[in-house]
Amino acid sequence: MRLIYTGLAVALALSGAQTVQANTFQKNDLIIVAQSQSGFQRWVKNFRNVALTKGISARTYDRAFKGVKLNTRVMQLDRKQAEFSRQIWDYLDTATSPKRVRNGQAMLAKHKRTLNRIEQKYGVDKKIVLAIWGLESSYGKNMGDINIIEALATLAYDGRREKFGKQQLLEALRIIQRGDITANRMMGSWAGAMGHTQFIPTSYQASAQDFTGDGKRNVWDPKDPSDALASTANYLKKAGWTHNQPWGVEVKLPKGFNYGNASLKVKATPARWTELGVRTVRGKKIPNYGQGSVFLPAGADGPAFVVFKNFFVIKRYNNANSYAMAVGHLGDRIKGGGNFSKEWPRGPGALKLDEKLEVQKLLNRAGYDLGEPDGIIGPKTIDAVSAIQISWGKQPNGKADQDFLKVLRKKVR
Ligand SMILES: [Ca+2]
Repeated sequence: MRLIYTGLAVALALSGAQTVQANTFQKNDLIIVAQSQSGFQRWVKNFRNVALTKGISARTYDRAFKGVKLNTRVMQLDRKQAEFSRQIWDYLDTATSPKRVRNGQAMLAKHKRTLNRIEQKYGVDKKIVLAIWGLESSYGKNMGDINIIEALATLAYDGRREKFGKQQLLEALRIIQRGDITANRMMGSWAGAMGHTQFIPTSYQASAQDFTGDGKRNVWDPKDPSDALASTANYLKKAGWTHNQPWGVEVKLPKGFNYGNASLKVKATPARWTELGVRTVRGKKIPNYGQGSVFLPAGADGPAFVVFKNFFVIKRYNNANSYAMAVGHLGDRIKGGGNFSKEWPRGPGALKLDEKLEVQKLLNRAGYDLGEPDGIIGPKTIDAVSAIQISWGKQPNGKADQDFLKVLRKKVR
């Protein structure tokens, strides 16, 4: 099964743990960009009239756009995102890596009091708020360093996301005008996601909270994530989160199970699933957390789950099943839960996370500059695999698998 991110989901997913390597622009692109800068400045001037009719003051607009240029990096990332596809287990390997779990536990200890107060106020389990924080920005480490006004104006001007860009840009200007943040400190990711938990401006406007009580909804504060975490809890509360209920439980399906019923569209009571022979991995009845669906993220050969309402609530944050699973599972792991009892059907030769990290470490040592190993076998790693295979006088296949790792271990010491 291939996992392909589309639309905004990818913007949010990529803004956090994952990064996409941007290629350098070709010559032709540079000429186009040079021509576009003047077109962009004209667009900024024209959009000013629109903004003014929507309640943005001239002062807010002019200050926010001071020094803003067409951002070619945003254009590159926008064009690139659809190419990024990964297997569910590869995604979960990095999304719920031991390091992310450990960091989550450290953050739980550090912010325990705030997290408890947030859980009490919004009725959203702190482990889920933590998990979203961990996935969206690695607990505040990667909040994005792109000027949001520049990113959104670029998307609006570039045409591929004109409507989205304009709508978000207007909301971003309203946020600045309200005084939550100054334009030059309103940083985020290329598609407009901002702060610790990567809200786009419309979501921010709908859900952001001033938990610290200073009058500003500061979801960017690197030292104090409490406004951001409260905002996330508030978002989930409004989406219908049920306190103290899991996202799902891993289950065993009986022999002869009708796989036509394994669909997120098929919902039934736990009693009904139990009647159909579905059991927890410990052989118990399906606990009563309301209606649920049988979910097989990797088909019949992988782990099986019954997912409940909270699973669908997480999807309101980012509409991808893999994301909802990652958030739910990371939260469980932070609270000391174990791995799934059934292995993913990785197929022969596939690498596990520690082996993928080893491949990247050895490639770095061999002089291929991959940066800090992250276990994500993306375009840059694949290129390096091919390059080193060529240097070995081999036909390159770009495949980081067990065979490759075996050779790599021998050649690089
Ligand atoms: Ca505040």
